[in-house]
Amino acid sequence: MPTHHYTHAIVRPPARNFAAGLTTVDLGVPDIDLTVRQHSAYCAALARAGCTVITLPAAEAYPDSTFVEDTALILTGQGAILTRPGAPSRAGEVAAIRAAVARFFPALPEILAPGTLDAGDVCEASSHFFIGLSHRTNQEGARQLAAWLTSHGCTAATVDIRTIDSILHLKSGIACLADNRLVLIDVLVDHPAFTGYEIIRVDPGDEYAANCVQVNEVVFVAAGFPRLQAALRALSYQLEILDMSEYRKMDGGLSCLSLRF
Ligand code: CIR
Repeated sequence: MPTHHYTHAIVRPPARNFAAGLTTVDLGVPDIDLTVRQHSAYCAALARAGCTVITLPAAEAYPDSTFVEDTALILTGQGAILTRPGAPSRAGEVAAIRAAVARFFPALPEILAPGTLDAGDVCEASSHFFIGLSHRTNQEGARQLAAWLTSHGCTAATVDIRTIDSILHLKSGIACLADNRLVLIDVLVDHPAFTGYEIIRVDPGDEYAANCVQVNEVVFVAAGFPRLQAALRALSYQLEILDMSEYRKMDGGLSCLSLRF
């Protein structure tokens, strides 16, 4: 069973200067027209999964702004908090998303300096949250978020990923598909925070596929990873296979492209 029923998703199409964004990988320069087409396909999949898609205008001032997930954390049905992204070039994205989130969640606190937090580092597993300590999210940002989550009846644990070079954010290496079921990359499997969970292990070489996302009855999975697809189908999941080639070049995954609630 999905953990939530989402009715809405906020997205922002990539700007024409998408390729000027940040990246740690060397997979070539994204083709902006293909990037835009892949975004349209993603939005169509959100709509098929039952979401009303709220499309913000592309924002040329922020080449990474299509990765809206990093700017806010929405606690479905309860509230939302704005983040304070760890990359200086992304700081202005928070002001740019504020009105769209405040329309649904008017009481909108935010992570404050010296805290930094990218919501791509936050993985929700029912009322428990894993918060990645990364090169974007610091201890103080994690502490502020955990306090906010606790005030909403949730619990939180940190997972330090600063020595794991293969992932930018925690959620680059983990997805939660049900209260107790996690998709995990190998290097995270033995982390004590995940003890007791049912684990779907992502094969070495397929790490990018770990960032899958459940949207109501459907699981979005990046194209090109037949082993994870087969593992998920064997568990009776209905899949949406989406081509993410251009987003991968900029360290982006499926979850980053929307705020779902
Ligand atoms: C960045 O480096 O911030 C963007 N190029 C990619 C952000 C991806 N977001 C995410 O994983 N939540």
